Amino acid sequence: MRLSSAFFPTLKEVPAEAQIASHRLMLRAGMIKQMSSGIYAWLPTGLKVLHNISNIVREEQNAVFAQEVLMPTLQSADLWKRSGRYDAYGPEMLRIVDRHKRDLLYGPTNEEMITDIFNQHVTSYKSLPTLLYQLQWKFRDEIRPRFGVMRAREFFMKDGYSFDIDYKSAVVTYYKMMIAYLRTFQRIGVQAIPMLADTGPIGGDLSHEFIVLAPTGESGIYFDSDFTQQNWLDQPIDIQDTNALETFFKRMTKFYAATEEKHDQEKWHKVPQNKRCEGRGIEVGQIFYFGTKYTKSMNVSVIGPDSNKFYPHMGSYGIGISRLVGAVIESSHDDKGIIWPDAIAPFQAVIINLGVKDIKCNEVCDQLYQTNSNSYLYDDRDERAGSKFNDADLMGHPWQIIVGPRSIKQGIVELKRRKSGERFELPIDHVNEFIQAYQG
Ligand code: 5CA
Repeated sequence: MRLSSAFFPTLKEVPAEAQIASHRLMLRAGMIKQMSSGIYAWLPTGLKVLHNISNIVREEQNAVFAQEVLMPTLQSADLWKRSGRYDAYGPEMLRIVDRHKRDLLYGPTNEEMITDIFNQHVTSYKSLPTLLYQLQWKFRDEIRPRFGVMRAREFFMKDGYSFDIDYKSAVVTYYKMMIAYLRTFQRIGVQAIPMLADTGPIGGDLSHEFIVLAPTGESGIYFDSDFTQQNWLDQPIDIQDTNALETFFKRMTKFYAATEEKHDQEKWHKVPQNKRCEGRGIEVGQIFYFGTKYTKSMNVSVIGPDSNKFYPHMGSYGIGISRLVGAVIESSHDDKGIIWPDAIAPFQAVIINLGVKDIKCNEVCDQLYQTNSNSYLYDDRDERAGSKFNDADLMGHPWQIIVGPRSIKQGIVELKRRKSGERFELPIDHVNEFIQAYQG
């Protein structure tokens, strides 16, 4: 993409309404635009990041044999009346009446709908476990939407749902999902700690929230600092091996980690004092086991091996994809702007042309750009160097390829790594190779 002809509406001014860094930077970098309270349009770079995160989430869900579906955003109220949640959910649910006076709602979550789909198609225990997920917009009429995409009213979520034969098999699915989540967050480039959590309106008695540490986070948290010293994924884990999954889960949950709702003073005081970390964090995902809560209330059963009907055990598994965009920025920025982790950056590099009137500079930039036009952004604008550098730092591209008339005479371009600020001087032909091979 050439910057001169592209739509990247960066702002010079700091927007007054934004209280936290990620919100400020998303507005300044032109990633989002607020359309009404808690409702955002996603502009080109914002959408690219949303897609990059979505792709990683998909790959890791598919790797644990979850299958993708897509359910509608609008749901019939009748479904929710069957589970009893239509009245229980309260004013956060956006209720709509259609022209035939039928009650609808904009889905805040999809346990009822997926249970209904399951009911239409699955009749026997032989089809279990069933594990389905979707990436879809949700709406919760939050009383106080704030912090941009962090607490929005309309937001993008990965929601997954599982159906198992019994408790034992359902917790194995829960463990699998725990691994899928750890892998997902690691690939995205953010540290998210699973913490024992309250289940809220989803229900059930086993739940973990995945928390990104950040002083601006809305969740109060308590954890043993040793948790963060482990490299949990350094050994490959066979997700088909139930014993390995169980051992992993036990090893992990030995370390104290809980949100304030589940905080237990007695257990906390068993953690050595110098290892007790108290603080705040952003909840980027949550997983639940809630047994037969929905299958029972909606009377959804299947035939078991003994020919008797039983209610399958369920879990649900959410990742706040749009919230993650903010959470990544919250944990990866400096006073100049965003620092994108390579895996989700909207562009891998920006080519900064410092001599747009110099034939040789243009030639070199064109050559670099043409071989990477999908992953490189080309700043070909006739602007001051300072303003180009500022925009590059603000937008947070992992690499800046600086092409100036002087160095080009020696066949050299300069590379800057956004994260560390390191600079490298390289012959033009080595640039792409160097970026691809770089570790760090
Ligand atoms: N049905 C379950 C899991 S599929 C569920 O809805 N879980 S949840 O309520 O915990 O939401 C999943 C994730 O969505 C949360 O962990 C959070 O990251 C994100 N989320 C929830 N509310 C909002 C909101 N108002 N704005 C942005 N993200 C949100």
